[in-house]
Amino acid sequence: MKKIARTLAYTTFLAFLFAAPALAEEVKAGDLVITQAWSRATPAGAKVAGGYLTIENKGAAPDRLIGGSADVADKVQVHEMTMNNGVMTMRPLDQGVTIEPGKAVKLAPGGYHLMLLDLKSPLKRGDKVPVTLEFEKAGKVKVSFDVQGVGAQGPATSPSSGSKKDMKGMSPGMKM
Ligand SMILES: [Cu+2]
Repeated sequence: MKKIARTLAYTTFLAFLFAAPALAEEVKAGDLVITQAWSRATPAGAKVAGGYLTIENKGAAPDRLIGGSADVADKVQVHEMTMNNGVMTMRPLDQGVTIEPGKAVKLAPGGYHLMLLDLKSPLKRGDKVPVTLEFEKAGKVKVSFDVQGVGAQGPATSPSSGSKKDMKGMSPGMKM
């Protein structure tokens, strides 16, 4: 039993670690709370970049992320990435992404994301890229994307857990 208890404690600790707010600040817009806005550095010549963030709806009515704009790109679209017969494809969501009341929607690699199209300059690690999100109800909301390294799979964690930053994938050294 002891072992189970320890495993549980460890799991809780890990959950806390991953739920801990990133360095990116929290942005409130009406009933929406936007956290962990981040992007990835782009190779020279790249024309597109992804944008990821978490949107929580604390209100009583649904809202929708319908698009956005940024100085660094010609267009900002809401995209969805899906697997089709083993091939990753993505498509723009004309209707955007709905955030139901009391729920949070995470835009992350492999799923929903923002797509910055026709980049005017490459995104560099450490940059903070201002992007204006557009919601159906909350309207325009300014956030800034923390640019992570090229292979990053998630937002930066707090400085105290810096050693976890370069971790690949989701198998955080489960040593028991
Ligand atoms: Cu896309």
